Amino acid sequence: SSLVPENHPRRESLLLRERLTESMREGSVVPQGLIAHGRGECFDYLLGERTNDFAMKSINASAALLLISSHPVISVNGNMAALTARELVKLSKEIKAPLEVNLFYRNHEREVKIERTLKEAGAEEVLGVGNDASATIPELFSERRRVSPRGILVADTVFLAMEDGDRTEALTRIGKKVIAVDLNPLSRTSLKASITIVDNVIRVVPLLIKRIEELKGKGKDELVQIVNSFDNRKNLREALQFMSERLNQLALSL
Ligand code: PTJ
Repeated sequence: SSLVPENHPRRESLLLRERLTESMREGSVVPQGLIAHGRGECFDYLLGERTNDFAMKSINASAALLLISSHPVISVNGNMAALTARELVKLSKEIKAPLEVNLFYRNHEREVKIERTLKEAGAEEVLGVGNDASATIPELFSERRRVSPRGILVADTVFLAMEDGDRTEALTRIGKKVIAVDLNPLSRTSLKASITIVDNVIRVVPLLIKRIEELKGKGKDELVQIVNSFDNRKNLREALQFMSERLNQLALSL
């Protein structure tokens, strides 16, 4: 039971912290994941804790890209599993994309715990656990280089969040499209991804599922057109300009 009062103005945010600390005690989230979350909270504050226009544009392009991909894969780390397992499973079913456990701080115990969380949330199969993570991404030295030969190794598009910049770079270098959810528009992941969604992964996944459902009936040409007209640099610029203007307005309102 939670010690957070029902009427606390920051209740939602505090409950998320509880969920993450609980997952850390249970062993699926690493302590570093709490630091990463705190950095995310700060950027979310600057965004007004809402999904802004530039994020909707990225979500739209991501939905189209996932629909035209022949082998999309959803990469899951400890924080993602703790925050949004149920929605990730729904996304996986919606686009028939496998879920693959991929960890920066990999160990077998964590792999199994995250697999269990995803299965409890309705997943039938989870890749990247134990011997399944038998392939490697060249030139990558963290434990994130280990991938499933049925998943990320053969994927054309990888959906990920709270990711390390090195791997995003390595994945794009070997020709994969990367859709990254990252609250920090200045992170290396944000700069290296094919499509960056500058928003909280908690808000993004349900919106992405909804957009995929809406675009499902569209022809391939139209979807390709949506993807091709998306400019990631321009979108990141909009995100930074939004933050800067918002801070300016807040300063003037004091
Ligand atoms: O579970 P593991 O072993 O794979 O480890 C996961 C962590 C998160 C510890 C690891 O990937 C890591 O150290 O990540 P970084 O380099 O701290 O990057 C995390 C990025 O995600 C930062 O830019 C944060 O701003 C951002 N972020 C944090 N929380 C959210 C987020 N982005 C979207 N939604 C969030 N809720």
